[in-house]
Amino acid sequence: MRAKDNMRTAAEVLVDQLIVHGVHHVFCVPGESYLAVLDAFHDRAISVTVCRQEGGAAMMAEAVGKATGRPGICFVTRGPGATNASPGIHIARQDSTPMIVFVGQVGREMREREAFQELDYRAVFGTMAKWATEIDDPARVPEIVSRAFHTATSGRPGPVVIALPEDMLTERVALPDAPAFEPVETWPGLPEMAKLQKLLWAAERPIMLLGGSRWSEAACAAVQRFAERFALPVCTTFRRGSLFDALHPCCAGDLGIGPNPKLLARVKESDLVILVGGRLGEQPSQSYSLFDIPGPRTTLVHVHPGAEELGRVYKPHLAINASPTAFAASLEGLQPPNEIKWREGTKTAHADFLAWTEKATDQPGDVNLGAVLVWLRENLPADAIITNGAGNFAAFVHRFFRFRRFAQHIAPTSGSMGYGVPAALAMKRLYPERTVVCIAGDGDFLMNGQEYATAALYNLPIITVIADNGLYGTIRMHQERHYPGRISATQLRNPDFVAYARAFDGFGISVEKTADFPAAFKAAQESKKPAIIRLKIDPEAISPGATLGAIRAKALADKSG
Ligand SMILES: Cc1ncc(C[n+]2csc(CCOP(=O)(O)OP(=O)(O)O)c2C)c(N)n1
Ligand SMILES: [Mg+2]
Repeated sequence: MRAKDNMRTAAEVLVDQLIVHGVHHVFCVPGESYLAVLDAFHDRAISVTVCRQEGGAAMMAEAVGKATGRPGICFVTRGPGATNASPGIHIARQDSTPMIVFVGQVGREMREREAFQELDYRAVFGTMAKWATEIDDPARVPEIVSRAFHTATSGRPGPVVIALPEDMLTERVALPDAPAFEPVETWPGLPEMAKLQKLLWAAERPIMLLGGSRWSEAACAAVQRFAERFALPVCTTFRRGSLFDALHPCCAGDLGIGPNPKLLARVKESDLVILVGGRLGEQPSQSYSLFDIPGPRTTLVHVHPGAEELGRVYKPHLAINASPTAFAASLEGLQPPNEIKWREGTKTAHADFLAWTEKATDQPGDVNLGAVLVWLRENLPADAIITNGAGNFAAFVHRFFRFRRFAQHIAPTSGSMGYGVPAALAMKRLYPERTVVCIAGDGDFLMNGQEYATAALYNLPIITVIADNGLYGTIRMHQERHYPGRISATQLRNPDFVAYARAFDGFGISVEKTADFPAAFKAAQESKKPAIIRLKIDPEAISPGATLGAIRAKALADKSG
């Protein structure tokens, strides 16, 4: 309870700082280590989502950071809570997402004795977080929290971990709040933009690649205008599909895992690559095979908000240290050449993309996941959000769902399984009026399926579509490629997912034929409950392009040949 004088506990100061910095939602699993913070939430207008496992809570916070560009906030208890939260922290790291994780800590007087659940957070999260620290002095709560917001959002965004010694949280102090944080925008200089103009004027086959974070709806719209004026082909990199409208005539597609070979060829043949926001990591660079390292032969312009990323892997011909939002705004000043030589090529690129994604590929079995994705793409409301974790099922999302607006796809570039359900819950918490659909694998789903209890608690009618193939399919696919016929640790025996949904007071339905999916989806929507639609997927239907049997046969043939 708050005192009548102007003294506040450090925990109250902490929660007030969150409000000052514009936080509306926090995600947590409670712990006795930070009871004082839970108590401070009691009197403040902040929405608290209490979760079933810290991995889920941290992924929810990460999803908020991804969708809004402002730090997602997570509270967890000491050692076991913090280590459970680590996958969310790792995702924020790899996906360049702003996030702040507050962790309980043992009392200051017993530190370094390996007291109950004690961890040295600076050491444990030192390389995973952008900054890991501990608050010793209640008088410094405003300062450290302010720095956390700036650190999480500035340059290349990332996760910050702050440990809160239990006795520190209950100390009373009289001090003012910090001013609200503002992310630092880094603007490209005039000389850089002039150089970019020159490179564009000299180019014959340019292409733009979008990725990373620090985007906004306005920035995406500015890039779209630029692409139109320059008739420039634009592609997105792994799991950043919602940065560019798939149906825009300049959209050249998605450069992720298993991309359209025509897009790959186009990128390889281009003489000017403008990479904005992303790092061109292992997935979009096709295992670092697209461009020479460190000196690409093609002319590379790399725009990134983190100075340390420029030249880290690729030495760009033109490095521009700018946040995508600021860079996109600066594009308005560039003038296209009188004659655009690549105009026809852009038309072909878009036509190639449409042809690649238009129709579901034939698949063994009675339920075609590609066809389900095509149906969802044609029938979901324009502002629907799609989330997913990792597994081969996601290849169908990337290939067939055409993302059309900013932050419509919330998925981990880090390839972390179990992300889709928590991300969907977080999106439904933020945007209760929008349709939120999670596409999951059977393995993927059960890594955080327990958060259906959280969906039930807050009446969040998310819809999860589980592609149930009875396999850790991705791993089986790699197994068949490298060790054909030698199945090891990739088979699954699943629960009854319909009964699972019902056990959480949700709606469950099983679909055994593609044609039954629309009615099942409608029933799930009409239930207004957290829903699961289980799709019976033939294990042979392992990817949009090849069956498991074909992959095995090829591997066996290669071995004998
Ligand atoms: C947390 C985590 N653990 C393990 C992996 C390795 N992994 C990648 S995909 C995959 C199998 C996914 O299975 P499922 O969700 O059923 O999808 P499927 O490939 O069968 O479509 C595994 C185990 C991972 N990416 N993340
Ligand atoms: Mg599976």
